[in-house]
Formats: sequence, structure tokens, C-alpha cells
Amino acid sequence: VSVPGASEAAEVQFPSEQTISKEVTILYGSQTGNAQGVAETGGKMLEGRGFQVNVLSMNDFKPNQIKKIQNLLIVVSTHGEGDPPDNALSFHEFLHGKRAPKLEELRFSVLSLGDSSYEHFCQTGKEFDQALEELGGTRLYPRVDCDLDYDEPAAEWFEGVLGGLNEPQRGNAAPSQATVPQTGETEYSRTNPFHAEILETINLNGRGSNKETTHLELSLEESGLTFEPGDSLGIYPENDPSLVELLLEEMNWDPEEIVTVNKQGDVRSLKEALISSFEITVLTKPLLEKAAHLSENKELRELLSPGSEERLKEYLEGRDLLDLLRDFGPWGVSPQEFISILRKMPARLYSIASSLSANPDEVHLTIGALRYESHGRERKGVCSILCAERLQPGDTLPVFIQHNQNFKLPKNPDTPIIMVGPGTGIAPFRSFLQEREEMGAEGKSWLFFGDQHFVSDFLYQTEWQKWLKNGVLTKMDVAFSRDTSEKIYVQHRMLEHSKELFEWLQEGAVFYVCGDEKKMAHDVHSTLLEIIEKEGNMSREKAEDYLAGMQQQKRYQRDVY
Ligand code: 2AM
Repeated sequence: VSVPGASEAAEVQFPSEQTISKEVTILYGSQTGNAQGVAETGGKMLEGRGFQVNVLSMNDFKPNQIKKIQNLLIVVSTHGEGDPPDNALSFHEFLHGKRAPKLEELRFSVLSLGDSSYEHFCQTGKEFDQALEELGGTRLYPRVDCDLDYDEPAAEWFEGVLGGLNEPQRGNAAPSQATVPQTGETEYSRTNPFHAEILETINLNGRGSNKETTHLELSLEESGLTFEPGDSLGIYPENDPSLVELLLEEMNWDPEEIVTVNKQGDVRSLKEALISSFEITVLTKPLLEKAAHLSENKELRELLSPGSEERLKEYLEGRDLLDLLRDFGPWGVSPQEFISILRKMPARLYSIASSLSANPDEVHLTIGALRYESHGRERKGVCSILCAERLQPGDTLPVFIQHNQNFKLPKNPDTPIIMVGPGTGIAPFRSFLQEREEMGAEGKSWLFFGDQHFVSDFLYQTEWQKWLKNGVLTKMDVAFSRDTSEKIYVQHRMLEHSKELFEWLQEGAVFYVCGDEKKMAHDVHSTLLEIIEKEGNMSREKAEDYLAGMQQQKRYQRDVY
């Protein structure tokens, strides 16, 4: 047994001023493309500062190469119940498993993306940070956990990292004072959205449907924006003006009072600010903590005290800012003080439903309207209801393209594809087939679609029929769950065709799933395993390896929400 003693320690080389490695590896784990975007933007910044930067998706990185790396940056998001994104799974497992090497030479830092309205906020980032520390790595800058509004903290983290990279001593570097030059924003982006004109809005559902699905067409003319099938469109929506009215009445505030809405000092009327600049429909623990400083109310303090975690969780569920204001007054606070504790209006991402080659200068979306009742009040999805109820052709929306490398058509047009997309999950597959038609692709394709009723909910029905007829689509199976006494879902259709489905997989088909994460994607995953197990005569463990292998080869891709 070798005990690390003085002699060994002395062998560790501390990089001197001259030997600071200029090589930086940035690994991202990203489901929707946010972390990927941050990694790429930050990577460019570091390159501009003279570093040799390699930006990679975690599943494009050979884990045992980590021993050769000196400077590692991790940008990773968290999903569902604190889960890593699909493309981070294998690397995450590797670092937490027996094969993980000692990493005493490694300098690292972690940026985690998350949403503070979820219990397991930034969990995956925290786990990477801890694992790298336990393996012996040294932080070149402390981990930063970002909420939905991640642009600024991410830029600050990269600045801090830059300081750490330039620091020859190991150990936690102090934040760098150097400011990152603001890149001239000539291009449209997340932080500089394009105002896209609405060309058309159509309700895709027929009479008698329980659903309202908006087909939205926007113009990208003169934006210079381009996208590929599988990418998403980000939209900055507006809050419901009638909800804002209620807030203003509750607080007895003047809608026309002028307030400052950001660090840059932009001003607008309070009413406008509440409509377009801030999130008012979601409560988070950090928000309540800040609000507790603005109210004398004892009950709010109690709710936040140790031991009340369960009650707090229950309170946050399904309530909004109006509930908070009503429940915990009186508020001796100015509008300016109050809005400064709110989260910035977050962008909503929608999978793009059209192909640029089929519809130049346009982008189409498929948006399901969200309405529900909670705590005695009707609640509405911010962006989906804006699109369903208030948008007219000629209006504009601030938008940006979110590239997503995790959901892409195979490069080879001959590769077979299997697509599972119930409900609005159908969106990217309309884009896929439009693109394959334009390309004259010859590969087989198979679509599974499901919704409640055949008559009212068969989204884009005539388009699939056209593609079945002209051969762009080879096979289609549908599952209408509420037309029969027993529910039939897409995964039941998959099982009915398990033999053929497995044959397609064996031929190298790429399997895509888009739509609801919690139930549908989970059940489709289990069904896929069941099919592989049965048709491939494999044990459960072998089937899991088979599916993990597919994931590694990017032949199992998910766009789930
Ligand atoms: P349901 O509403 O009748 O339960 C699109 O929303 C379709 O997905 C609907 O037909 C819906 O059925 C169905 N769906 C609901 N839960 C599902 C699950 N766990 N797996 C697959 N489809 C599901």
C-alpha cells in the first residue's frame, strides 16, 4: 500500500507561469441545447483570449481521455427529478463508477443550469462538481448554479474561469477583474432576439376536442436566422394583461409608474414591465425568501423556517405571484423594490415543425394550449395561451433559434428512421419529413402518432397521408386513446409491431422520441427495452446495454419536455 508521502507530493508539478496549459476542454451535457449554447459561446470567448479550446458533447468524449486533460470545464443542465441530460448519462456514470481514475492533475470548474422552481435544482452540476473533487481534481473556479436566466451568471463564470486558467497556482482563484468585451451584437440571438412577424395561426383541433393546438407560422425574413430540423425556436412571451391588472389592483399600484427593468437601466411603465419583462406565474423558494424581507408577515417566515419544507413545497405547487401577494400582505414595498426580486421572463422553447428548405424564410411551430384550474382559479400557460388567444397575423414576437445537436436527422439520407411523437411531440417529425422530401432521401421512415380522438385530434393528417402516398413516409401507426373503451397509446402500437421494429433497429434505424417526458417518454423507453429483450432474445441487462449502445451511437434521440 503506498501512502502518499512527502516524496510523492514533491513530484507533483505545479504549472509555473511558463507552463500554464493553454488547452481547455469544455464538455457539455444538454437536453434542449441551452448548455450547448453556453459552452459554445464561452468557448469562443476563451479562444479569443488565446486558449486552445475543444468544445464537446459529453457523449462524444472518450471518458478515459480525461486523464490527459489539464483544464476541464463542465456545463451541464438538470432534468426531471434531478436527472442528467441523455448525452451526459454515460460520462456521469463513468465518473461515479469503479473505472473512474484519480484526477490529481486536473483543474476543473462546473457551471450548472437549472430552474429554481424544481426541488432538485442544479443537481447534476452539483454531482459532477463533487465527483471531480473526490477524484482529486482542483477547482480553478467555484461552481456556479444558474437559474432560468443564465446568460449573465454564465458570462461571469467564464470570466472567473478565465482568471483561474491564467492563475499558475492551484486552488480556488479569485474572480477575475478583467471584463469580457461585449461582442457587438449584430447577429440575432437569445440575448438579442429577432422580432418575427406572425404570418398565420391555425387551431389544428376540430370541434368537440378537449385540446387546442396552435399551428403558428412566423416570418424569419431579413433575420439571417437559419436552423436545421431538430432545432427549437425560443420565444419571449408576454404575460396575460388581465392577470397583470389583478396584480396592480391587489397592490393598489399605478400602472403608469416608471420602473427600471434591468442592470442596463432600461425603463418602462410598471404595467409593461409586468407584462413583458418578468415572470409572474411561477413561485420559487428563492423568490419567497426575498419576498419575506419585504413583508412583516409572520406566516411567510414560518413557511420558510426549518422543518416546514413539506408545507413550503405544497404551497409553491400551482400558485403564482397573485396568490403570494394576496396570502402574505401587507406589503410595505415600492413597485421598484418588488419587481427587483422577480425572475426575468424566461424564454419558452418549441421544437420547430418546418424545414427551411421546404419553407424558406419561415418557421412553423405546434403549440399545445395549457389551461387548468388550481387553488380555485383558472390558470393559463403563458406562451401557449398568448399564441392561442391573443396573437394576430401582423403581430410580432421576440424569437431566437436554439440549435440542438441531440436531435438531428442522420447525415446519411438512406438511414431508416423511426419517429414516436404523440400530441405536440409530432412537431419535429413534420420538419424531418419536409426536409427528407426536399432532399429526395431514400431511407425508410416510420411514424407513431397518438392523441385523444381520431376525428378532432389527428394533427396534420392530410400531410402524413400525402407523404405515405408519395413514399416520403414508409409506415405510420396511430393510437387514439379515447376512441375505444380501453386506452391505446403509441407504445402499444410499437409492441404490436415488435418484430418489425426490432428488424429496423438491427438495420441501423435511428429511433426518435418527442413529447411528454414524465409519462410518455418513460413508457416508450420501457417498451423499447421490452421489444429488444423479446425480439433479440436478450436478458434485461443485455437489452439495456443495447439501448445504451444506441444512445452512444446517437441512434436513440429524445426531445422531451
Ligand atoms: P390520454 O390523454 O387519453 O391519456 C397525446 O397527448 C396522447 O398521449 C393522448 O392520446 C394521451 O392519452 C397520450 N398519453 C397519455 N399518457 C401517455 C403515456 N404514458 N404514454 C403514451 N401516451 C400517453
